[in-house]
Amino acid sequence: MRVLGLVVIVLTACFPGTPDDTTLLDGPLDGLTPPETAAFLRGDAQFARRFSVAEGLGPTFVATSCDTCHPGDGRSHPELALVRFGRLVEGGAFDPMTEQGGPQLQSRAVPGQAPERVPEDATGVTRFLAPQVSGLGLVEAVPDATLLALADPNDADGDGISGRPQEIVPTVALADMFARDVALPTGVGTSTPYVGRFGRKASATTLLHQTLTAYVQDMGITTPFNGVSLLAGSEVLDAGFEIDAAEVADVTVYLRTLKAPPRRNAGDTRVTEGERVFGELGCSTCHTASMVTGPSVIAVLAHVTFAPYSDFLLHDMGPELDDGYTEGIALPSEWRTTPLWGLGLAAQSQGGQGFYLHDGRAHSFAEAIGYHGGEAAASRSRFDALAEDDRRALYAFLESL
Ligand code: HEC
Ligand code: HEC
Ligand SMILES: [Ca+2]
Ligand SMILES: [Ca+2]
Ligand SMILES: [Ca+2]
Repeated sequence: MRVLGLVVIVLTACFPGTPDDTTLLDGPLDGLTPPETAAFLRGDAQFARRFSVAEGLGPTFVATSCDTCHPGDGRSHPELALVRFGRLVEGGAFDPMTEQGGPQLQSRAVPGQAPERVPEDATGVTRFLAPQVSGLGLVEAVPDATLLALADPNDADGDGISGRPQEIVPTVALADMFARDVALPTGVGTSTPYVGRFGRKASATTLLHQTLTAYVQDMGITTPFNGVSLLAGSEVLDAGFEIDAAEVADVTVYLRTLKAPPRRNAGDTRVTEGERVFGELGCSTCHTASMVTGPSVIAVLAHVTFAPYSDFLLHDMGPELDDGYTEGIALPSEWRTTPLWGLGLAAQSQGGQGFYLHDGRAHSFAEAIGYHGGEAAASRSRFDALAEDDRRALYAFLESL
């Protein structure tokens, strides 16, 4: 179905009034080998696959397919947000309430089973909008060392910004998962901590890690690597899984080889003006414009410069964005810098209206910037003082991403 849809869109792309390549997030990177293209197409179908109860859906779940929440590989509408919860305990530690079904709420269940409810004593309840999934193979192929070099945990350079990595200690289960991966990204598989880079709290290290968590937590589909926790890695199953390792590998290759979100109007004078303003306000200190990948077994991912507009580090965004919920080493007020590529295409997969920030609480770029506190407060003050012309240029730039 999806593959057919893509072909139709490609065939009609040259006629007026139909979507062209620059408005689509779906589609492979240029230059894939024939086997990579074949895996991409198989993975595309898996990504759209709707699981039935007979195929193993549940017993509790949130949605029945990956693309319910990532329509057209884009972001979700707030109505489809994932709910996660937990409790702050004495001394400031965070309890993900695993005994009561935490941290993720499965709000639906197959017939005869009870869906979960948020426990009454949860103190932190948050809602995560699904991000777009295109371009992530490039992100995965960035060496850990690149992200560690951008971190400034003690703000040694005194600019008020102190991004830090979500370092994930390599458990035996995680190491085992990576050992079975089809394309070990650089920096993974060594004895050093892995730098998490996927998810709002950067708690997943690789696309395989993220995919396994999605299958088991979002759809109740077990895999040979039965991801049991959002952070702690996975338990390995010898039997009783509902999709096999080859199907998981296809989805992972699909995610790895989705093209980067396309730019629009990048050469317009107003857009280039806006990019200058973006730099002057200090936005690019966190929303890093340019990154370079390391080696990769997928040749087109190796040593590529790309523009995600993120440093993939955790930043303290102040009380404005503190939901009392967290994962790993992140404080409740710390979030991974959202990559801004694809920002101008957000509304199209969200029903015509853009919803920004982790829970979609902002309905415009200005509102999203308005919630930037903590390390980003100085940047926000400079934005507040902008002349109208510069402000319009900044919006044109953000819209072009
Ligand atoms: C119920 C909705 C839902 C379903 C179903 C779902 N996702 Fe997601 N996805 C999300 C949310 C929400 C996040 C952000 C998670 C987080 O921040 O920890 C996410 C994050 C991701 C990311 C990381 C994106 C980034 O920028 O960090 C990838 C990759 C991904 N999902 C792939 C998948 C795949 C593959 C499937 C199917 C196996 C799937 N998702 C099913 C909601 C969903
Ligand atoms: C200290 C680091 C930092 C600085 C400086 C910063 N941001 Fe952000 N930005 C973030 C983080 C972290 C998020 C995610 C917050 C969340 O989702 O709760 C974010 C989210 C956003 C979003 C929402 C993206 C989406 O897809 O939902 C926009 C838009 C944005 N920033 C634009 C800007 C602009 C414009 C500036 C400069 C005025 C700026 N940011 C400065 C860290 C920063
Ligand atoms: Ca199941
Ligand atoms: Ca649960
Ligand atoms: Ca600094």
